Amino acid sequence: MVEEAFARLHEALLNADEEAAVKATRDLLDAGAEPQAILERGLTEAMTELGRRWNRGEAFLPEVVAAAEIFKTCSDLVEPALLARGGKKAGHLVLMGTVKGDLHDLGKNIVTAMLKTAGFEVSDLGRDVPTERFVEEAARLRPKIVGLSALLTTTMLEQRTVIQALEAVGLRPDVRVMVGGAPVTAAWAEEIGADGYAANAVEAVEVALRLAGAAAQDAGGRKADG
Ligand code: B1M
Repeated sequence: MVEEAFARLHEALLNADEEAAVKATRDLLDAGAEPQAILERGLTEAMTELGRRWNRGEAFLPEVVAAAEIFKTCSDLVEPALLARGGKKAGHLVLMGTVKGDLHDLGKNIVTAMLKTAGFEVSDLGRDVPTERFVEEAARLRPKIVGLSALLTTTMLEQRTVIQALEAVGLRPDVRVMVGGAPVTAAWAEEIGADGYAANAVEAVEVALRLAGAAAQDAGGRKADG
């Protein structure tokens, strides 16, 4: 039953069939499927396959736009179940956003939901976020981590711009920067001086926990020094 519903969800997203996708999502939740699996294995895999078809000229922009809307509707249905699985609060704030010029936010939203499940507080600035906004909000909220998502090879350059801007105003020593998004790699993260890179939402939680731990240690060290 669960496998069959996963297959239906996959097909429904590829066919941009909202009714069938919502039904398959509800069936999976009712059958007790892991919310995280519905997001990653169900929705994300289907969207990635749609991207491949788009590349091969077998799918067109309107289908991708429609599928993205359905993706959002279905992930909104899953999110309460995901959050209900959340454990104790990690107590750390993450400032999250998709960088300037980039309208892709489905992956960023999943990462945000997973971080909340892991107990992080997340301030989500949305998509197409100007560098200045990241800097202003980092200065105001003093997050442990700034998360930068980018899905285009052109906009991933903005991740470096944000890091440089945080440096320019002296905030860089106090925040850890995590980067992600389909074209982003560990090598790119290293090149631009990010502190962490995650390929998917599960990894993002692992990396954020590691970075938050390191940030707490640094703060302790500075207190002891000062
Ligand atoms: Co766009 N698009 N798109 N698109 N789109 C891509 C990215 C593309 C690869 C498709 C292709 O090859 N043809 C291509 C980029 C090529 C390139 O840069 N080299 C592309 C293009 C070209 C464009 C437009 C320029 C098309 C046009 O207008 N001609 C345009 C650009 C608009 C803009 O941003 N300015 C555009 C528009 C759109 C839509 C609006 C139609 C829609 C986005 C809707 C939305 O997000 N609300 C869309 C979509 C859906 C896609 C594809 C098909 C799917 C992306 C997606 O949502 N995947 C995509 C193809 C692909 O990626 N293979 C494509 C599902 C999502 C859950 O995965 O975002 O990878 P993802 O997130 C993952 C990980 O990357 C990671 O965890 C997530 C969960 O596992 N992750 C992080 C993400 N952020 C993270 C942050 C972290 C850590 C991990 O820490 C901070």
